[in-house]
Amino acid sequence: MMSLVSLFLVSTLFPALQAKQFTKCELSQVLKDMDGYGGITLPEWICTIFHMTAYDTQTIIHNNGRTEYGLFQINNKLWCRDKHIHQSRNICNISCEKFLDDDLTDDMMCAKKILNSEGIDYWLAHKPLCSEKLEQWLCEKP
Ligand SMILES: *[C@@H]1O[C@H](CO)[C@@H](O)[C@H](O)[C@H]1NC(C)=O
Ligand SMILES: [Ca+2]
Repeated sequence: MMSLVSLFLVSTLFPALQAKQFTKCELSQVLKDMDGYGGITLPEWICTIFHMTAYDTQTIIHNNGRTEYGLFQINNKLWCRDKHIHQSRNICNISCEKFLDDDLTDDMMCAKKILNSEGIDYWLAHKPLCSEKLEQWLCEKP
């Protein structure tokens, strides 16, 4: 009974935020439009996101005075707005919290803008960990 009550409270207090823990194959399916965009393949994305977030959409990392949100670790200095930085350029014109939910449409749009502007090196895990030997990051469909 107690747990039902707390569940009710949680869903009442945070109605908009549907966080999600993806699996490798679920995420591959959702991100398939990213495959090849800007020369980056899907397994490179899956690998990079795993190393940054373990596929948890609620990942928030404070780094060097910035805060980075969600699977693509989009920061509040240039790309989205939050309550911590008032002068954000907010290039993606969006609240950073939108990068913590289970709908990755807006995340992918903003990640493509970052890729166009800063290149894949925005995501520091990519070069050392995810630029070769990518077989394990493919989703083998049955
Ligand atoms: C930013 O988003 C708001 C809606 O959230 C929209 O009304 C506005 O036109 C957008 N601004 C730009 C520059 O796209
Ligand atoms: Ca989102």
